[in-house]
Amino acid sequence: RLSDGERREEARAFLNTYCKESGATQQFQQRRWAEIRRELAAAKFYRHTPEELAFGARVAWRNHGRCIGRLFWESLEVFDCREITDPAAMAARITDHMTAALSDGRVRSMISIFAPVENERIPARIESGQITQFAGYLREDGQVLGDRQNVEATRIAMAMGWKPPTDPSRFDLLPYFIRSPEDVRSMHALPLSAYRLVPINHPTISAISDMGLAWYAVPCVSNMILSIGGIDYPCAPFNGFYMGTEIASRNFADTYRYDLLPEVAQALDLDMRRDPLWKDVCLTELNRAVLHSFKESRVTIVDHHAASKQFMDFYNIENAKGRHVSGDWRWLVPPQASGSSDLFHLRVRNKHDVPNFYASRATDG
Ligand code: NRG
Repeated sequence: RLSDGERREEARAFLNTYCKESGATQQFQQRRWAEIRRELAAAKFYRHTPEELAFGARVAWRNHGRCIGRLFWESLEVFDCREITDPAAMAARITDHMTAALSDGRVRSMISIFAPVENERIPARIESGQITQFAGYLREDGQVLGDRQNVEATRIAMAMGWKPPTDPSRFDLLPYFIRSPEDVRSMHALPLSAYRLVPINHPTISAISDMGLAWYAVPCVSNMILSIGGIDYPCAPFNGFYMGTEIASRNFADTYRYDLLPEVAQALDLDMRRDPLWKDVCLTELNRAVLHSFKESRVTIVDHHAASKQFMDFYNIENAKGRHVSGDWRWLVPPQASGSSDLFHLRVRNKHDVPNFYASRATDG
């Protein structure tokens, strides 16, 4: 991805930021730069110290233009897993990560960082977009039971021997996939103790509770590349907690996902022909149900109004520190009540500052 010169430049800029923000002495910085330069010249690679790695991961979060939750970037818990390279051992670490992140409902933001790319050799990495995803079963009539986004992953899992439950549902957890450096794919299932499903109930409308919806507690994004100081970490699964709209307004509502709005309209007995705002009503009630259910199950979640306010706090703090805040407007603005959020009225630009997280392929949501 980077030329030798570019990598050197990124390494130098990163060390600069690291030293500036951690208050290191000039002497320290000079010594460390000499070390990095020597390593780069010899191997086109250098090894981050654990402190650099943790700082780099937090700044990658702070820089990521698509995340509305960046106010909490400093709280990211970083696990240095660079020595864990065998897929089975990686899966064991991921189970521990998911268990600790769930933390019995008080979700903790965490990242596990596995081996970096070295000498263009790509280490084992996770192919699945998230550690927990729901199956999508394509039926003969072309209908899908479950998450349409995961029809292909479901087909692969079944071809590799994964057995769906005897009574398949819309919310069956899929195994995730790891691809080895030799391009061998392995399949891994999370144990029950490492994740939680939240049943979705509406506080007052029983017809919505009766739909039998559910979602998992912890979103753990597992296919993005973490880039720090010219070094790429292609396996660095991270989690935070959910914002309600991610589930209610997108996963449940998008036509290429669960496409539930017509079903909700029926449950609410809305006239889809006469009421031009029927979707708005469904979306609002779905959001109410998701927020209510996570609270009821004591699992961390944030609503989009609170998240927008938190983002504005982040924005102001960063500006006061003289730092530019990058943003991808289309991703930052919540898909619900967008104009009523201060964020909507911001002019943001995405400068893709490094460190950052990059999509390894097209990802949505
Ligand atoms: N929209 C996706 C999740 C993407 C990441 N969202 C977070 N990340 N909240 C979905 O599953 O709905 N995080 O690290 O907390």
